[in-house]
Amino acid sequence: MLDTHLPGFTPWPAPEARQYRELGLWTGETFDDILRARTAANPTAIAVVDQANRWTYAELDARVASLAAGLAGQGVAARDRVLVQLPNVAEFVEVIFALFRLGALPVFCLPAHRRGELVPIGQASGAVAIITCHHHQLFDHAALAAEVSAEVPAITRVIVLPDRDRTTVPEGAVSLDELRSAPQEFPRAAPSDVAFLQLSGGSTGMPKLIPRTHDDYLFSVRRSAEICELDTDTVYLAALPVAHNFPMSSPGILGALWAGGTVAMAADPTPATAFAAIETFGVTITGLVPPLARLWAERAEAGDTPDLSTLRVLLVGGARCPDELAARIGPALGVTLQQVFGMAEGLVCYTRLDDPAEVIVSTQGRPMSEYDQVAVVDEAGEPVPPGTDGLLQTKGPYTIRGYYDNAAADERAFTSDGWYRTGDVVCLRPDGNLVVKGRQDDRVNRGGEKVSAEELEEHLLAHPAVRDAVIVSVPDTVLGERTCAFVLAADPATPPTLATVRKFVRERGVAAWKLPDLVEVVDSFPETGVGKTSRRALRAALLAASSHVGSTS
Ligand code: OOB
Repeated sequence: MLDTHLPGFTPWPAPEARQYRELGLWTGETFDDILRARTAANPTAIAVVDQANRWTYAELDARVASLAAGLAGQGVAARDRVLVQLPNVAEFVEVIFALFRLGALPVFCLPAHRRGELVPIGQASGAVAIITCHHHQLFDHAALAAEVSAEVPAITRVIVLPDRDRTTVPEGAVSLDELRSAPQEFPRAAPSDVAFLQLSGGSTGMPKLIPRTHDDYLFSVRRSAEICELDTDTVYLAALPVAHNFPMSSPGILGALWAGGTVAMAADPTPATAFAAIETFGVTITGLVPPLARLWAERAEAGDTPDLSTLRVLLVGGARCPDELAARIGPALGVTLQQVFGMAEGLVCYTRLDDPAEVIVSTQGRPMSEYDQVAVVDEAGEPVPPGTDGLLQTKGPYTIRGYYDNAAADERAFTSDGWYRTGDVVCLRPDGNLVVKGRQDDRVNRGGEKVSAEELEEHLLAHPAVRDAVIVSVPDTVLGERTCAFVLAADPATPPTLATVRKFVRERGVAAWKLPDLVEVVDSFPETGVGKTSRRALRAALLAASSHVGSTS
């Protein structure tokens, strides 16, 4: 067993680590231990299902054993980082547990990520391999992986899950199906060491990678499973992209496996696909971002849906769920709504299943652990009076103390005594529940998908017709927020249009959700008292002029 930590990881201070261990919050187990234990306890229970596969725990464990050996045969070793870009398929579970068994670290990428995200993630993580699929939603991920590996010299292996209707993968790539080999034993990973790297929502060009340990993440998974009342009868549907922290662990696929239940994969989260999956797999619980929850509620209210009667709990989070929508969800879908306010850096808050209706509808819940510390402070870091809005800071047994190998980001995001500055504006109610009011920074929350204003501005500034650009969020009834680009034209006679700007940014290789929704060409930017561009004034101008919003498209 390796007894030091991954270089670039900031461990919890020794006294806190000791306390978390003594209290039994950190149990000293690894993800691999959990899979082996659940397999031993109930080998014939169904662990994972998707459209094409149905694996028992024993089958999953056997696949994990042979894939781990296959990956080792490719030279992937303990502590190596491996980019994983897979859609919601059973093999996702197999791949990440094979990496855990080897002691290698998955770096969780989303299917929507493109060259502009994967290259910096590959560089910052020091990854040695990519595991991806061949095609997903008509996009050639194998070609993307080849491009990324060409640009990031350390990435020397491209491992591809073949399409379901083929056996081959492109030249230069290794087929995941052909890797599997005779199981072998690997040294057990250290529970206190990093298990994987997650991505921070709204990362800029220099991605912020989040190192999570077996100890800390398993604690959050276990508490989530308890709070969401999971057991061996649980069937959790991964409807959102499964690599995201919410469907991964709140309570997510890992919660379902922790409880000895079943993970079901939905190819996409639309009502058509997901409702059919709920009926086919007997899904009991799932999680959605608010815009999708609205779509599901509307579809269910319209009637004539598949049988959804097995579904008992719907978690909604990732972005603020409007109270009006929260009140509709339970009656429309015949479920208990559970609001979840979390972040990949750690802290996750839930409303409890037996909370009064008012709490479930109007708050984003309270921390999952009594050992989570939360503080609501002003800009100077001083506590605000109870019941007033302020900035949320947190620390605790599963909130990181630093990003992976990124001192500059740590300087901004953590206080000197280890509190994580979430950037969220919240109100802490006397009953301990939090209400999320907004963000301090310029991150746009587009229905749970985060857009960094700074990152998008940089892309726009590269456009020859753009002299300057400022991104602001604008309220939107469907997504909660949308992205508006205010631009100064390089030549007022030929201002950039929405269509040309979107196409330009897309071709720079970024995820589709980051493209601006609106472009407003203006003559100048309003300034704040200190000469900075005032996003607030731009937002107000946009709202005042909302009758002609979009006219530049
Ligand atoms: C989840 O994780 P991330 O890392 O993509 O984004 C975290 C940020 C939070 O800081 C907050 O700004 C926003 O997303 N957020 C919410 C929210 N849940 C997340 N804002 C308002 N209301 C909510 N319910 O998004 C995430 C991670 C684990 C579980 C659930 C969501």
